[in-house]
Amino acid sequence: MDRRELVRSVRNLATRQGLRAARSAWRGRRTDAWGLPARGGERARVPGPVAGAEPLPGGGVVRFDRSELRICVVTGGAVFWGWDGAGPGPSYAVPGAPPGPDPRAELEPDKDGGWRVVSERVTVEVSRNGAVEIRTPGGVVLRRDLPPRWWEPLRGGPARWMQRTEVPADARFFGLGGRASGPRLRDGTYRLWNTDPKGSFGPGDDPLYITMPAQLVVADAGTHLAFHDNSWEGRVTLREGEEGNGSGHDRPGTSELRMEGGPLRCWVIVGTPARVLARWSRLTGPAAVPPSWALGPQHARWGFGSEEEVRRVVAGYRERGLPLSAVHLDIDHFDAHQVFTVDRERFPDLPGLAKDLRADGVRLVSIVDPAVKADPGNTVYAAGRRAGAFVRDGRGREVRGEVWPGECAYPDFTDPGVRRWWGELYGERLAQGFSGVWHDMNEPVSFAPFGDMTLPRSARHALEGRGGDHREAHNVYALAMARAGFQGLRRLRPDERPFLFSRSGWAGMQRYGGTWSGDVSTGWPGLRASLALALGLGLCGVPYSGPDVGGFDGSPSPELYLRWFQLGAYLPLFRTHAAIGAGRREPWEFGPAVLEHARAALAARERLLPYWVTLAHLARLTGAPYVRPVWWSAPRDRGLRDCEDAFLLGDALLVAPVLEPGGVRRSVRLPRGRWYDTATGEAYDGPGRVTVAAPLSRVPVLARGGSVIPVRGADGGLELEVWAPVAGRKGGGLVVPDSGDGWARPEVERYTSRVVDGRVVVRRVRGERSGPARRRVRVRGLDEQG
Ligand code: NBV
Repeated sequence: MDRRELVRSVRNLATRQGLRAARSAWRGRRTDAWGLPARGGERARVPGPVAGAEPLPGGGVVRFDRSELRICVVTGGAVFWGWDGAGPGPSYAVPGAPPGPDPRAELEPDKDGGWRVVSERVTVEVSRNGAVEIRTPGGVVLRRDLPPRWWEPLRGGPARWMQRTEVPADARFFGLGGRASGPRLRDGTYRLWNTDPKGSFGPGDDPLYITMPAQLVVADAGTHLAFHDNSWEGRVTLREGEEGNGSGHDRPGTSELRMEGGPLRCWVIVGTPARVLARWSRLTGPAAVPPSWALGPQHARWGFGSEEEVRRVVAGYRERGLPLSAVHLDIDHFDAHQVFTVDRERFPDLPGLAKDLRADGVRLVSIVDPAVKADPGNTVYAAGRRAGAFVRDGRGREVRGEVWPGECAYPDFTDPGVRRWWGELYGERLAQGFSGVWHDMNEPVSFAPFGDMTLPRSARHALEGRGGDHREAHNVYALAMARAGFQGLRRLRPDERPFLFSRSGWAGMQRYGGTWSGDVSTGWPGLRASLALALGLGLCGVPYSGPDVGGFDGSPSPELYLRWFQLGAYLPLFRTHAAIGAGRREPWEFGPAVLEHARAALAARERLLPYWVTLAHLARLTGAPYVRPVWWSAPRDRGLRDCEDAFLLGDALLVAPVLEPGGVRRSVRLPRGRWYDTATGEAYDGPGRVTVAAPLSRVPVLARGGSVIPVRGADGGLELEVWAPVAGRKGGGLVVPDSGDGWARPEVERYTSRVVDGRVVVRRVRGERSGPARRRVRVRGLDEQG
């Protein structure tokens, strides 16, 4: 079947499928009408006046007339608080036991009739009516959570709740998962409900595939992260504050969180951005380190259509001398779109294809959708049914949805037994020769012409044995699927780190892998959204992600494609991908000039691979995302805080992508210190704005003076590129050499750089001592020394 035929057949399917989707949506409604009766009358409640308190390790319990608040400062300095008896567990975000209480933190009465917990890094102040303030040790307020309000259904059932929070007038909000309009989250309402936006999305579309109630608040007074550990549906309304310009009449920023149910509990972490992310990753788990090949350039397409076409595309890369480390096969390689099958007519010998590609250094990655065609002839379905693996409704009937293969059943990944069963199925993918997996449609999606495209809210889930329904399980469905896939791959191939990335997810998903933009629309706004997503997710602890380079739908202009390619080359997941009917995304499809510029971007990526490997390991060890907003080390610089069109790659590089048509120069806001344009060697001193050349051949990349960057030398070996520090100042950097794709403990090398007698001296530091670098060093930027 050629491409056109394929497109046509999908369109036909779409109409037949449209009818089935409508039927399935009605069915879902009926299920909910039966399973979730109307809430009826509600009673509102607030905590009421304080009534007493009981000290406990790390804090204690403050009692109010109509509720109680538990507070605990844990070792490392994070604060936990929970109302109505809520504790830190069970939690999908914070697995295992959370850190223990900090024994030095004590609950004591304050002079206004409230209570406070004083600890080394933070003070928690509880007012008489239940407002909770988080203050710096110096007493500056970072966050004031006003007394919450609950609405309890008179007939029983989950209470809805609302809490308003005030933050300093100058504060900026970030996070909440992947938000296309970010990274700075402007005034508006952001929904917490993982959603396939129905077709491609742009900056105005919200919510998207990954939502999470984790917000990072950056203000002059300090940075903090607040995570409301609750997977239910909710919405956050943000309003930035206004400063009274010295009049003393600041209007604080506000964040109002409304949840449809679930516990009211929160973790607050205070500190520099680096410390906040470090503790956040300690709490939610360290990020999986992708195998090194997953840091190289990758190519995907929905609708390769056949083995020959895959070979042809890979040969295209090889013939042109372009590096390629992986090819991703989409649902069109399945037999009738059914997961864990192969269309043997068009892909007669996948293991053979995988082997041939592998000989050329190219891996195969497979899409995996959660929905299983509900057909007794489908062996996965038959086995799942026998195992009782699929989600059921309140009456015990299997919940069916409509997805690519037709009517489908959904594994309940919140059941540990189902996760184990599902994980074993990845053996089939490994046997086909795949080296990694790409989880899609796991919000989870069931096509519907109206309402939410997902399972009925009354659908039952195991929730680790506690039991509950889709209102609670929806947002963690993909996280639990990622856990199943990751652990399955680890069991099946224990010597290799799994490569997994997932469209949907929740707080903690980094433990199992990364994510990607999803169906970002082809256009300049989509290019901007690509960067917003990667930065926002990184600040939520999910460091490995990247866009569909070129956009998911349509055909980008050569210029747009090139600028997207150049941005993608500096994001962790660097992958070209497009929809079945969309134009091509191979670098040679846009004319000879674009090909040459793309070649340069690929070469730059290849040269920086040792740096990428270092950043991947450091993300695991320190929680710092590979790509960071430019305010990362200077959150008090308000100009940087509002800068959304550039980013830091690790500590050493500042990347200023071109996000507008026609741009050949651009203005860049520099953090403090010396910065070198890596293309021209020109030196600039920050803070401040500079204008740098951004010809079509490259995007500006600046290196921080003093930085030590591991790069791939001409002979393929690791060498240190060192950018001269300012005379009298010390620079340095960390290097984590590639220790293979297994589980070997990485070794972290630490280097310092200094200018001595007009020469740059690089030394390796081991404990208290330092010695020669013992690696090849290439010094840059010395001529520009003043
Ligand atoms: O599997 C087909 C696509 C995939 O190419 C894309 O990357 C996913 O985000 N998938 C969505 C399902 C269909 C979307 C219209």
